[in-house]
Amino acid sequence: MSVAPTCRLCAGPVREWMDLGRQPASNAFPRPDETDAERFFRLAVGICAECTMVQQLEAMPTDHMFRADYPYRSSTSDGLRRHFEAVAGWLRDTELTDRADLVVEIGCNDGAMLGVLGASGVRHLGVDPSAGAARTAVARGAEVRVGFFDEVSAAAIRAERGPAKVVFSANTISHVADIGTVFRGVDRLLTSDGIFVFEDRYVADIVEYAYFDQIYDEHFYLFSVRAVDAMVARFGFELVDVERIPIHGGSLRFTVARPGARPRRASVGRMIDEEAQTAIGEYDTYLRFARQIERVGADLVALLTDLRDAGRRVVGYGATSKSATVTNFCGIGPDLVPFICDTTPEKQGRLSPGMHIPVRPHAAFADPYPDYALLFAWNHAEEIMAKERHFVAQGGRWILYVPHVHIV
Ligand code: DWN
Ligand code: SAH
Ligand code: ZN
Repeated sequence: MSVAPTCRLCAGPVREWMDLGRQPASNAFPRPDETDAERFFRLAVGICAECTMVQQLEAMPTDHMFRADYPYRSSTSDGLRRHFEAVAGWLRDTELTDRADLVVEIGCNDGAMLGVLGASGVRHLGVDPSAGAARTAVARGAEVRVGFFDEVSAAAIRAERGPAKVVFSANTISHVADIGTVFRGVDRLLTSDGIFVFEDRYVADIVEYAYFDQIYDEHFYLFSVRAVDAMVARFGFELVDVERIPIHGGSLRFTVARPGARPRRASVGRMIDEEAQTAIGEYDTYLRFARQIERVGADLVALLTDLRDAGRRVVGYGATSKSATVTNFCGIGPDLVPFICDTTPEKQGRLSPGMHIPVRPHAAFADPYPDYALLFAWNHAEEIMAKERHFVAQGGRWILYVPHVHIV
């Protein structure tokens, strides 16, 4: 008899709703001579019957995902750069009463947020194991401790620099399976009136718009308001605010404080009620989602196969982490998509994880233009389509696969 997997947060039973198969680390782009060393794991997702947290059933080892050469850079998109500039301005103008207040960012990457805060003279520290990204952050004027944020590094930071008024994190907390160590670290670090603000994708948007490619190794948890509310309470904090933000197709900004330190805004209860009405904490919702994912995958392969058989050229646009799920789940290799163009130098000249589609510089896109571009970076669609107007003007078409396969 097999034992049911248990929730990483509350130890309740986790019911699996989908197995997306054998998947590689979504940001490990091998060189052509390195493909033998690729590691795979079973990408399966479930929902906890007790606290409703959506989570993976098996985890890719952390040190394999987040290495010194982790290639993702937040600043590759103008939209994200502007977003993080705005976050820095908001923290500086509304949350920091004194320049001497310390801000700590977990997963600061290339300093898109922290570089801006640092330039305003705010006392700060970023923590990120991606040494390459951290170098760029330092060049932007941010101070970075290269390594993982956990209760041990948090205690060391507290001893060296004193408490933090704000701990900020974007698209990182959901990546840490052992999330308890993050919260115990925040507990050691935060002042009595401090706030822990984190942004991450919203599972309700993922389900509503069928953003199935937001499921990959790094996204160990997919957050709902109800599950995060229970999670932070378990670690001795209170969720005091939640706000929708239009990042990565639909995200939430959670504000967490020590219990009673700040009034709890009405948005928290309102969103938990909304989630109850749309059954976002229920297993059946995800079973329906799983069936939709199967359908989208089959439709995409059918379209790409038809286009190839008709002699049309299709190129991938944006070697996103998300594209690892799409290509590996659907079995899309270089026969259907001969290359993916991407502006990130760290990804160019390498192969896509698992399916080994070559990644080429952006210049390859127009040399010559393909008939169709498969938009893996759909979350930056507006920015990219504006930039590539000439592609469409000369007859090119975009293929999108969310919320269903369509050509624009
Ligand atoms: O949560 C995460 C987010 C913040 O970033 C991480 N787990 C990993 C990563 O996810 P992603 O790779 O899906 O992120 P993006 O922002 O969708 O990646 C966009 C990719 O497309 C980058 O490789 C850059 C590239 N790109 C491009 O080639 N031309 C992007 C733009 C805007 C462009 O014009
Ligand atoms: N905050 C940026 C980057 C997100 S990608 C943005 O929103 O665009 C996730 C980042 O988290 C990577 O840079 C990765 O190296 C970092 N990371 C992963 N686990 C971490 C941990 N335990 N502590 C600190 N950073 C971590
Ligand atoms: Zn649980």
